[in-house]
Amino acid sequence: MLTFCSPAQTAHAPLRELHNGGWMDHAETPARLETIRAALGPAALRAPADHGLAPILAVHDADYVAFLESAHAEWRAAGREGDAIPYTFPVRGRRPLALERIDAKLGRFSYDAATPVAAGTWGAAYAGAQAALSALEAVAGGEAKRAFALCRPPGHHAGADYFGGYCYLNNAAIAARAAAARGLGPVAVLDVDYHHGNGTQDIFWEDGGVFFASIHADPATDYPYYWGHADERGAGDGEGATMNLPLPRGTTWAGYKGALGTALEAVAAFGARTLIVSYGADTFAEDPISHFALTTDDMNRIGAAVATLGLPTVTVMEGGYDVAALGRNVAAFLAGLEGA
Ligand code: OKP
Ligand code: ZN
Repeated sequence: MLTFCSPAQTAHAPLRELHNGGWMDHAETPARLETIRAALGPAALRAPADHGLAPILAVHDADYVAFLESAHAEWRAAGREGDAIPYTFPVRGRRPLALERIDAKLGRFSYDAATPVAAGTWGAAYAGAQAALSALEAVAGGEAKRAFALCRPPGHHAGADYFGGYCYLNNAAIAARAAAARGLGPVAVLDVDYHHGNGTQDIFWEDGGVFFASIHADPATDYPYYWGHADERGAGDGEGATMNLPLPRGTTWAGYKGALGTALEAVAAFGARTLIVSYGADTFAEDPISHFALTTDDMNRIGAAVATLGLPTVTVMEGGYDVAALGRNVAAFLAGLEGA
């Protein structure tokens, strides 16, 4: 499958993250991208074109983007070493303030302490967003019916003005908005990462032109906890255009396929003409930070099921942390999507 990926995306390499009260090696590594690239081979791999900041600013607030661009430099200017990590957060309802100190800004624009801003973060996130936009462009221009954006860092936890969950720019949302702006709507985003795509949900919460469907681990037991419950359905113009299908830990294909069928039926009923898939391979049984029990063959089945919609489709890479199996899991999903 036509695949977009930039070398700049490996420059994002945070050292460690806060996990269960201690430090662990950051799970979202450059090796993830390398192993996927190796498994897919060089034949259909292409460097993204630069579509500039405008399509990013169609999703993310300008002050948030400006903050992301300069956060690591401000961290260093404050005399700190290593990666910038937030640790103090304004609870909901706090009044807006003109914040000066880097620590205040880090907390203002994030919601967890497991998502460091490293020296190469902005460049990698920007390049990943360009990969998503280039994949959309290939599909929109009719060059390919389906394309793959090998994004890294992932994006689906990032909201209009916040980072978190290893995500900084919401690649799927950026592609979805660009598709809508190009007159390719209605657009649907199908999120099959293990974790709920809270950023994407928030971005399109009141947008009736973009349907968001997510199959994920029940937020009662799993990150991101505060979003992804079955009764979250959107609001205002977007009421009914959000669908959440939480599943219990231990879910196998037997439990997964029904939810996938429900989501696909809803995408079709919405009348979507363009599909963006947020694909995470962290539903795999051996994933070190996740708790579903899907196999590599199941990844192929997910791809094949999505293909039955027959829609122009951009797949955007999200999570998946079993690096040893990641390449073959992504390849299996894309092969299913291609009808192989
Ligand atoms: C990103 B994606 C803190 C754990 C935080 C963050 C998981 C982010 C997953 N103890 N875990 O959806 O694969
Ligand atoms: Zn995930």
